Amino acid sequence: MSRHEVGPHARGESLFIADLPDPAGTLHAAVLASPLAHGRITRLDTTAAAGMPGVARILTASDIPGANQIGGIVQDEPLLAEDVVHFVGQPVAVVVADTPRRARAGAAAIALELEELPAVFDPRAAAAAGELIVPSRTIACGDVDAAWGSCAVVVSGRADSGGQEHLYLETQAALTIPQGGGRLRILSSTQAPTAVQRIAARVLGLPMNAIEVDVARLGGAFGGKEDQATPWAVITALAARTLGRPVRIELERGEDMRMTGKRHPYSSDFRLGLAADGAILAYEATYYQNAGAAADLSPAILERSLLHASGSYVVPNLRVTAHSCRTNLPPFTAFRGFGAPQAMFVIESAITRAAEALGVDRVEIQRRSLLAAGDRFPYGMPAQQGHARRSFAELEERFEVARVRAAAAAFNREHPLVKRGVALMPVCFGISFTSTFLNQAAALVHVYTDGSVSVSTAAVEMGQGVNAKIIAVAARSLGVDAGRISIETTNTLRVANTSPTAASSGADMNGRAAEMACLAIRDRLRAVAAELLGVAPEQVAIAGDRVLRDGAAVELGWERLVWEAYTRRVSLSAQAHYATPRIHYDRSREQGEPFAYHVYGAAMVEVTVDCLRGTCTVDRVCAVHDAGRSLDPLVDLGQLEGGVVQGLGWMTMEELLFGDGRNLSDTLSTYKVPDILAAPAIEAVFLDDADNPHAVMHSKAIGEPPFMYGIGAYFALLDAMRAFRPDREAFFHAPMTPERILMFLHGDRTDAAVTQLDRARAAITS
Ligand code: LUZ
Ligand code: MOS
Repeated sequence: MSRHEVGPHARGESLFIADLPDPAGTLHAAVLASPLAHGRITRLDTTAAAGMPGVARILTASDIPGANQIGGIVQDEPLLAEDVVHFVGQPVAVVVADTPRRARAGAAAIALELEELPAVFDPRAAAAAGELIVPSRTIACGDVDAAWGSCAVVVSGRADSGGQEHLYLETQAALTIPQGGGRLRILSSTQAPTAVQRIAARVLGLPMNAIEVDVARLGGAFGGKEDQATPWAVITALAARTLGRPVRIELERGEDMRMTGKRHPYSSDFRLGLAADGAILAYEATYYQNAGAAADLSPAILERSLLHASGSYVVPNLRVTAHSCRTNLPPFTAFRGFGAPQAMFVIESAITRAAEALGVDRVEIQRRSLLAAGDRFPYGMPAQQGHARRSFAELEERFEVARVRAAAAAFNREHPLVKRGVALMPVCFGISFTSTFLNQAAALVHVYTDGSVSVSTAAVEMGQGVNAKIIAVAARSLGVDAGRISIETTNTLRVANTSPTAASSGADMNGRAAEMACLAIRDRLRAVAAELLGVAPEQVAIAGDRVLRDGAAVELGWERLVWEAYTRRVSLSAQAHYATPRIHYDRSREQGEPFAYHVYGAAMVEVTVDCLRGTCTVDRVCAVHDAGRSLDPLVDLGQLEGGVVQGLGWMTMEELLFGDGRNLSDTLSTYKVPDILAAPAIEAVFLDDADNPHAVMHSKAIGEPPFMYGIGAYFALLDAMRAFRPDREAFFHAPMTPERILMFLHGDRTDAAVTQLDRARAAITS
């Protein structure tokens, strides 16, 4: 099955919000944003701006009829700043005008004066000052204090990972159209239609049933539209409600990069102890999460970090503490992996330091402690499957890891200035929202009298292929050709109280809901067919658009069956609600079974470093991945490849830089993402005979886990760099940019480095 909508996308027929024609009377909104990271508003004068050509209205906090509050988990974030601004890019006022250009010109004409206040950007400094978003949390198992004494080697260090810009192709966008009678229809590029509905209702002082949110498709999201699509949609709703006219907003790329939150930077300390045989005995870590100026999803992300502290390993004694630190940066938010990549980077750094201390390869330590079936995670849940070990072993065998490592070592002996590096990266990722209540989904299915099928669910299509998977589920459940099935927009009138399409769980949960609704209709149709054929319903099946009796096709086809059911006044519609069973989590004890299941896999990353220039290439990534019984192998492969490349970008070239709280990397000339030339060869295989009783049709979630294979690139680069500078200790500060590579190779200018360089130069000369 080829991916749903590929053709229309390629032909430019799929409409995104910016492509929709203006409804009559449409106005455009632009935002005046804070130029300071922290300041008190001493003057906000909109008089001159209000007189600018085309400007219809300027809205500030005092124009908000309901609550000026968009916070989800913690209500700590105004839609528009009131007295104080907390980050550069924070919306202060909204200008509504007849064109986007005039709206922006109006925003530039607003007189905003600020008294600068002290700002903090470093999460450790924020924590030291007691600036925490929520109380800190600690997860523990075993007795870590007692365990150090029995360790043969104990290492410690610090690991820092940077933020990451989502760079969805479609920037934040929304269009609100008043419907009469005080009702609003909001078209939003959001992963969370219900969040938009709930917050718009709160800000406007309306009941939720006065607001319809409709989402056709997103041009990418990656977590950046889980919480952070909301303010833009609510701004258009506020303006549309105030003016009684349609209002739209589409952020320009630079605005989007400056004003919206990104992946959280983390700064962490670690300590790792190994037994004499190399097994991990004890692990301790402290995470300082840079949350930015408001909570947003930071507490949930912190929780997922804690739950992924031990990565793919069994760690008998562990204690990890996480602090969510308030700083004067844009509120950092959900991003593919949701805190797990940051946590995995820390334990992989610790393993690297231990490998150095022992003089062994990282892989020897990794392999020794991989989770086996039945091993417990620190939160008490047992691993249901042994796929951590299985995928790692299959990776080593199928891709001949030992041979690749030997070849890299041989290459490095012959090449003084160019070094190859290899690293393995196991991934274990828990599937389910860690907030248990979010693990619910619903579907509404109609079969029309011509046999065509309409499916609505809570899932938002953002390019990840969830619609293709739901079509596959519906087609198999009803026994009809996939061509009969249409997936509708995600709409709060058809499917209410939706969880965000997030946590890799969109196809799992909405697929299950769609399956339940389809099976309910199928059972009614089977009863009709049984009556027509004069047999028992159990003897009847529907497959391939035909009715089968005792397994053999009969005259009766799908279309006639549907019509017969209709004329017998049998309902051809069904609604279903799915709630992931069994999961629970006790935050007071940090124990429970928060996940329906885990996704496992392992990857090998091969890199080459030019040790004169400090440049590098990621040459090849091989992965053995557990996709369960894939609903759509092409979609899953696409997600794997995209995740790997995005993970490599985070680890190697995407460097988010702030100066005095201002985003210095707000263009594509200063913020580098991997392009097709930077993408490595990717060879991925899915585990054979993998199944999964905990998701729809034995599939597994795919969206986030492969991102973390990219973490291997950092350690492969260190491997190559240490081949050039075996005298230097590894450092853990991602991304590993060419600047950092160069400083490691040559920056200390020790005798050893100079000698090494001289030897290399001599080699070239000769
Ligand atoms: N969003 C969320 C997520 O609200 N909770 C989660 O656990 C989660 N996990 C991954 C990605 N988004
Ligand atoms: Mo997400 S990081 O919106 O699954």
